[in-house]
Amino acid sequence: IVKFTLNGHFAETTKGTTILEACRTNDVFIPSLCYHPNLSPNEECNLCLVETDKTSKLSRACSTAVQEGMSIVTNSENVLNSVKHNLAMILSEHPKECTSCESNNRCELQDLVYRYGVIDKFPRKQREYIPKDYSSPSLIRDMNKCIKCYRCVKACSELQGMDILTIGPDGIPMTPKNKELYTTKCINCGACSFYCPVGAITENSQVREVSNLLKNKEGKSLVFQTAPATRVAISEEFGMEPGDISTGKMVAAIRKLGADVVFDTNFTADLTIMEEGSELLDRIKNGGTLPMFTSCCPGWINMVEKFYPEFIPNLSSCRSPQGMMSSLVKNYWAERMGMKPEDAVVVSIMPCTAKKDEACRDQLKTEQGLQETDYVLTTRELAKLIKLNNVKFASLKESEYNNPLGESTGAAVIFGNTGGVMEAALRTAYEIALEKPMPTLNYTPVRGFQGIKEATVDFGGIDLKVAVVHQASNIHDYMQKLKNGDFMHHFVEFMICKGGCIGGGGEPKSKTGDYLEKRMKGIYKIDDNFTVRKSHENQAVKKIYEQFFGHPLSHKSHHLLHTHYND
Ligand code: HC1
Ligand code: SF4
Repeated sequence: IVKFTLNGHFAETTKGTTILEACRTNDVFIPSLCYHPNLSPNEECNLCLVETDKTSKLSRACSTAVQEGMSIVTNSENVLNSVKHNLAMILSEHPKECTSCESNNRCELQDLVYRYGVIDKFPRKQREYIPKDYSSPSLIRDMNKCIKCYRCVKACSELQGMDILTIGPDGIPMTPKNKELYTTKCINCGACSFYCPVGAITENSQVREVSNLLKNKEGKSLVFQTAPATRVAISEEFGMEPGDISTGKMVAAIRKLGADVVFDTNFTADLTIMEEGSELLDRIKNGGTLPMFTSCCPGWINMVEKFYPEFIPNLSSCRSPQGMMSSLVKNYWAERMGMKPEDAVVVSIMPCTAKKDEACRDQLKTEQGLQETDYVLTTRELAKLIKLNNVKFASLKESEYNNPLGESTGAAVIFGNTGGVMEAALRTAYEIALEKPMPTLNYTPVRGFQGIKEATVDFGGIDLKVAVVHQASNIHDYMQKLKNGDFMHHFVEFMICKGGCIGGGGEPKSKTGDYLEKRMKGIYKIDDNFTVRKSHENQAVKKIYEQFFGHPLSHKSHHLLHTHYND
């Protein structure tokens, strides 16, 4: 324990704590643009300045540890003037495009300038213009807006182990050989956009297109689908806590926006379990390629195709639940409604930027070459659309999904957490193979934040060995070890974001340190509250097999629910 004074008040902290962390736990505001609790300190922005009695100069709070007896002052004239001066310097290099910027209203620079009443007083410092990079369907890079905080570089290297972004000779983050992002080995995970405090890297937004379509439908039916992880995060955009369950309000908001139908991606998560579970049992029985890898995370698919193409045969051939839903809407539901496939426009609400990229895959187009998922909005974009339309989210009366593609189980919602696809698959595969339910539905060995989780399930005669890996850097580690022969699993779940989809690059940029834990709890709470918690007990799924597909892995399901990959 270290004792110190903070703006004249006594306080305590543990040894080694930085001044910045100590201030934040004591509710004393410290400005910063380059610091983020999930990344190593950068010492770039020079805003977290404080006075201490240990030196006559101002200290950076992010990289100075609290010392015993230290006196820290954060609000002196000297500190405030220095912060204002440094903010004005950053502003002098920053394009003044706030009103049209994707990050307007969620920009950390804008917030600080407002909070400190900074006047844009310095002459504009002209930087050489950098062409904007629109190459990726997932992300837009406008490095003219970069404030050189390097959070994107750290997110890409430290968190994701991808090293696509490095610091260029002019101090601006660059791609390898300055190539357009989409032509690099970038997997479109969006971690860089999630950590960018300004509008230099943002999701490639389709808010305008969807907004226009909602206003003028031109005879089309607008069919929305919502991913598992969106329902425990969107609340944060409307002043509620991470993990607060907003399923009904989200559906109601989408209806208020003018959607004709709201289906649940969770329905096709249940369908995925039926197809993927059957595929696994088939591979085990008939000597197919093992370990089998899950295929619902599009960043992971990009990673296999770009880094580990020799493992493409290991990927399950199942489309992701997003892909399955869009295929069903265009090829099954539209026909039943007497509509042409092109008149059922699918808008997918996802926590993920890579889902925008997935939607463009050639393999996921109709026979006429139409994209089956027409638009993908991230959770952040949906929140923006709701705000733009003045819908009062918090006071909305809850609404239900449309059926039949809106019915789901507890097994489907846990897809949003790391380990969830595995847990859901085990609940079903165990019962199908052994004709009795798993002893416990809450299969804890695959839950939690450990980077690589392993478990062995007694599958009556065979020990089924499974693993769950999340966060791209851990995936690289796993794949290296798999290549070295250190691992021997039957089935492995991969998600490129920490925590799984709840940590997706398109989720709200929460300010609390424990937002992932809270979202994870929210997801498990939804599962606990369901009476039906196994995918094979979803009545609407049973019906679609009886009336349309016949059985899992049937000819029809291969055609509409499975895919192949780019090698
Ligand atoms: Fe996911 Fe999935 S769980 S990939 O993490 O399999 O994005 O939420 O929608 O498709 O269902 C994301 C989440 C999502 C798919 C499902
Ligand atoms: Fe790196 Fe992911 Fe950003 Fe691509 S999307 S540059 S892999 S952080």
